[in-house]
Amino acid sequence: MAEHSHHVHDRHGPEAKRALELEALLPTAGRDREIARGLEYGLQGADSIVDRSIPTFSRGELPHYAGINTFLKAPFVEDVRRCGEYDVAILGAPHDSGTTYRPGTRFGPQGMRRISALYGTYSFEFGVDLRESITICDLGDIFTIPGNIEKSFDQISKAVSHVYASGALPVVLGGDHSIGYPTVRGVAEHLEGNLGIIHFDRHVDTQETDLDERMHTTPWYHATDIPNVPAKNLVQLGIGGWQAPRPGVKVCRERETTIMTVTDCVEMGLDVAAERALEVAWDDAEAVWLSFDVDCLDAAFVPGTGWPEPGGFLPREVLKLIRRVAERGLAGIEIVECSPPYDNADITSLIGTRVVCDVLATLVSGGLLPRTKA
Ligand SMILES: [Mn+2]
Repeated sequence: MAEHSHHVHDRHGPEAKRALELEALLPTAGRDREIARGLEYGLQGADSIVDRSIPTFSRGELPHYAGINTFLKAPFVEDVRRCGEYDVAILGAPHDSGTTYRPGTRFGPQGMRRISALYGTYSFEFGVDLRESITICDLGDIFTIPGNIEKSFDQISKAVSHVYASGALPVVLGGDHSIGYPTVRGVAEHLEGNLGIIHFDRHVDTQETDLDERMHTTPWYHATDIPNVPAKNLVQLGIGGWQAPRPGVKVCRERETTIMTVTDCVEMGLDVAAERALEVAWDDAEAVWLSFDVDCLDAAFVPGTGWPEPGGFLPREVLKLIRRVAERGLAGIEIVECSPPYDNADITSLIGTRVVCDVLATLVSGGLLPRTKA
């Protein structure tokens, strides 16, 4: 540190200065292992290749356009019984039978995986290199049943329950927002205490039924019916616009969920808003689940979603909020309502991927990952 830090002059911005200093502290052992494995499995590169770290077959991060698209090119773990060997497990929930307008979120997991190949494992501002600090696996997707919401819910709960019980942090790539109920159900059954929910969305998602079924407008009605998932621990950020159905609003009022609009969050200040969200979600709770609907962002930033709504958060606002609410730890996260068939230039998948990466970096920065093994 000392020998590097004197190269970091004081004319940098404070965040940039800190970032430059932090990078000097990061190891490269994970990268070195990846290169060695690549040369062994992928064969040494052709004689004309000057950089002798390049294999013949792409193995690992480079080139970003090559390879098999698991999330962040994490290893695909076919035997899901082994997910507990990793700090983080990515799993797709390709379920869009709960959509009430635009479908297509069954392709959300693949959309996010595909664009995640654009990312390295290092973030400048965080000063974190995920490859050097934690292990991530990609379990592939849950076998959902198209056209049968309830059977899909049972599959999703069983999958999330399995991952949570293994000790790996579940990162669920949706899927429409109806999966919020079965994901929470899969975690809550392992807790003696209460599970709080931090919910980013333009929509309340608290109706009992919609179009006669438990659609993507209904997850929190059913989740907060679970005895240890009380509505008093549900905080809803970004709600507003012309798509918050009155039956759902009535339920929010009756069950006393906590709602903060985009204007509330921005005008009270993002740090204050995040602090209030944490107070509500963690009030006498054992753990907190993060449910991130990409449509909490302004429609301009998320064309590939089921119910786009103007007036939402800006990306930098949402990323700051995410960082603050993840600081106290999470039982797991889900990214929902990313519909690649309606997306432009992968931008909706990109923000979903970014939220996952920023949450993981926050947990690493705060010492909450890697998990300590008993
Ligand atoms: Mn929504």
